[in-house]
Amino acid sequence: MKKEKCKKKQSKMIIEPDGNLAMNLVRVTEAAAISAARFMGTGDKEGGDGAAVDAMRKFLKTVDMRGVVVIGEGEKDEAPMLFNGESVGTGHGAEIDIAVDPVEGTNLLAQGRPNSIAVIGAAERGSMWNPGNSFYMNKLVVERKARHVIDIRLSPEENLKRIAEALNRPISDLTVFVLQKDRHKELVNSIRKVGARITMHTDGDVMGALMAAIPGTGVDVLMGIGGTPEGVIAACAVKALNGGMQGMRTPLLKEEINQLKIDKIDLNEVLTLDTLVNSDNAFFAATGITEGSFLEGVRFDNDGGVTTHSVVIRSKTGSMRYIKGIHQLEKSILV
Ligand code: VTB
Repeated sequence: MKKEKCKKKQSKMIIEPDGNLAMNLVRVTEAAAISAARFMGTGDKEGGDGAAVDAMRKFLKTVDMRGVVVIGEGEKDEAPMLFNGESVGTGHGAEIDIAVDPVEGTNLLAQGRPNSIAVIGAAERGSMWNPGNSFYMNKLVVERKARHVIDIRLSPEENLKRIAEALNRPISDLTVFVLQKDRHKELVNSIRKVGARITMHTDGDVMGALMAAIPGTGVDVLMGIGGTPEGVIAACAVKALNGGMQGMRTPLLKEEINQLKIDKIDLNEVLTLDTLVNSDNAFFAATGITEGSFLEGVRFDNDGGVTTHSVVIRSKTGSMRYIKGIHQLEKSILV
């Protein structure tokens, strides 16, 4: 009996990810951001993404974990690296689901616009939602104080009223992050109708979700349709921050609509935060590539120095760290 107990304890010790994981993952996002940053404004989306993928993979190899990429660069055939199902890490340590976006906002980077980031979410093995054939979802994200009042099945107007009440602020003080897309015309009208403020961004709703989940960033709510992979990555952050998030599959592409019909997927299913990441042991790390209002971008300094700004969040302890990294490229395994 005693032996049994001891065995159980031991295996638990091995399986549970520890605090170092998040701190190590930030090295991975820093490396990806530094490599991608050279492509700022070049118009070369693929170049920036490729450089970030290479760097991420190189650094992931040094992280003690038995990681599997659940949200990656796509299927094996089209993505040579960080493909869905790929094993990452040293092969020692905790079993982890990994969600990566080496460059979240490749357009932003290629055009030199603000808020592109390198980002990783991690959680216990088997806990991350696999979007399958679903590429787009509607998203609603708020900070912890408003997490119990949101209901994505209700109108944006009703949600904003509830959120304002929960935060004890007039609706006119709320700022909603919305992707600037034709599909959001109606959403924008609804938000304007109740008098909330809007901040529009062409891309990058992981950053929008992150800002919405952290009080005091200047963004109070994220609303609208974005990618499902980005939804899972954002969910790691929201989970770690104890914020609120709900989603709903909203297929936009013809093949996507057909396939979900064939798969008999219920489009009315509410994807709760627990559906998206079913673990209380979630981690999130992001590093700014281009300048942003929340994370500063990569700066190339004198004498080969590079400065990065990152955020690292861990759900178990609720800790959030802002990390300023000063790197000497000549000593890095990046070169
Ligand atoms: C979304 C959003 C991302 O791409 O996935 C968007 O979540 C895709 O929407 O942040 P469109 O296909 O309509 O552009 C991003 O903006 C990443 O660039």
